[in-house]
Amino acid sequence: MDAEYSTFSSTIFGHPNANGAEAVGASFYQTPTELESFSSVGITPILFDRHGDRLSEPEIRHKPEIVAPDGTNTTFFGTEDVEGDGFPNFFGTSAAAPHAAGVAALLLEAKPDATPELIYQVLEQTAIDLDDPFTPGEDIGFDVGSGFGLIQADLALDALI
Ligand SMILES: [Ca+2]
Ligand SMILES: [Ca+2]
Ligand SMILES: [Ca+2]
Repeated sequence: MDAEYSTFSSTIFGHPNANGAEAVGASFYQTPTELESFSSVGITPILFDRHGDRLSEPEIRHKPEIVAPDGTNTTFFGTEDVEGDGFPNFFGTSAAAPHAAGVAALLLEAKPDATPELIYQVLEQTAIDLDDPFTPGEDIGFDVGSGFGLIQADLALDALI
């Protein structure tokens, strides 16, 4: 008997699915315009309010919002060394999110009074649109696999300042 199986369900829940959070998908840094097969999928519906009362209709949030690179070197973490340079490479949205956070930190350094909403907005509006490989055809614009696409630090900076 299978212990688990694919339900083709969304996989973004908890903090990344919160309003006010920016959920980050992953693409390998060597092929950054191709979404990782294991990147988290969005639009997990919100069924209850903060008091535990059922909403009159499910709330659907546009998640993930952006994609950032994964598979980069670390000094100690990861199981494979894809470049053979002696440093293990770390994969997953856990690896991608810190890259997006680093870009956000640089944007905040350039414009210290920018709100989180403004930082998210420029990252989303300047992202390179990607395809969700699990849907037929090219997904133009936002999609639940890659959100608004791969973030572009330089373009986001230009848009911010
Ligand atoms: Ca390496
Ligand atoms: Ca597609
Ligand atoms: Ca898209």
